Amino acid sequence: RPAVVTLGETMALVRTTEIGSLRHASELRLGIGGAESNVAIGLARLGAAVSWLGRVGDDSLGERVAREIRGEGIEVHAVVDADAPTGLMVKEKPSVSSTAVHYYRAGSAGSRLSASDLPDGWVEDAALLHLTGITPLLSESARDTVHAALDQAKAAGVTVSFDINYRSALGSAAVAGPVLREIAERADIVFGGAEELAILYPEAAPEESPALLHAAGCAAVVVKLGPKGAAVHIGDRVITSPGFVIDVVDTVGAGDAFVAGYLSALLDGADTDALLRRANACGAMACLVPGDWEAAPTLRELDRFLTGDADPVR
Ligand code: KDG
Repeated sequence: RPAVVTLGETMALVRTTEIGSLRHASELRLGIGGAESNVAIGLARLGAAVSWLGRVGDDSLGERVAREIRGEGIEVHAVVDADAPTGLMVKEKPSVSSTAVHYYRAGSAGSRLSASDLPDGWVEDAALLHLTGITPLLSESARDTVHAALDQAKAAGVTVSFDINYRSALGSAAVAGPVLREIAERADIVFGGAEELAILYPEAAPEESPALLHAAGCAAVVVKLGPKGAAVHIGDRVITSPGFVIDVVDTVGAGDAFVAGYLSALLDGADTDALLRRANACGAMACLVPGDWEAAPTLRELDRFLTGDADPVR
């Protein structure tokens, strides 16, 4: 039985293999990516039993999405939608230090997620439901699905984690803010960068967001600080943990790996310092490789990273 359930859109992902504009790229690599499945994979690699749910098109890319996630040992509920294609994400590296992402996902199968796609008991039987702010901005039916899953989790006492994951391509801050806030206020754990947290309460000073979320009933607010590490606000307490010094290749997916690290340590019953340390390490490790989730560590890889053991394995 899965300990963690998560739902959202996973797209086919093509990325250039050279530095420079897509305009001149001659080669593309094919893979998959989606914030929630990235977290699911990160958790599965660290030993958690995970289930992912989403819609895919009746096409080869949809088969690729389902097969790839399943191949990571995750239980997959891929609802095949014959009326829309699997969404696509294109990644290029215009310069050594930058990455640009382009979406071809409007009207995609993944965006047509429906509350009727939720299997009976799927949420209720889990320990944790993980959601992101991407799904509710895909469509009205996807938003309804998020709230239906939340209702089920709340009724059954399932812990809810929510990564704000604001994507400006899916809606302006003015439109997205209230949508994301409504979900964040129903979650037990909220993850976000300082700017994302500020979007929830545009009328308040940015640093007040954690306290406002606490007042709404959210127990823990985890602020991702990128290379600077992270801070978690629990009531009046703020616990911080520094980031790791690394040579960054690609930051896309780092936030998802961070969340996976945090949640896996939480499921393992670790203390707050250990949660943040594992989260920061997983986030850092995800930046070492171009893919969105490929560098998510196993427990053994994580241990090697944390003990700083750089000697080659023989
Ligand atoms: O968090 C990484 C994601 O951005 C990526 O894998 C794709 O879900 C995605 C999105 O919508 O941006």
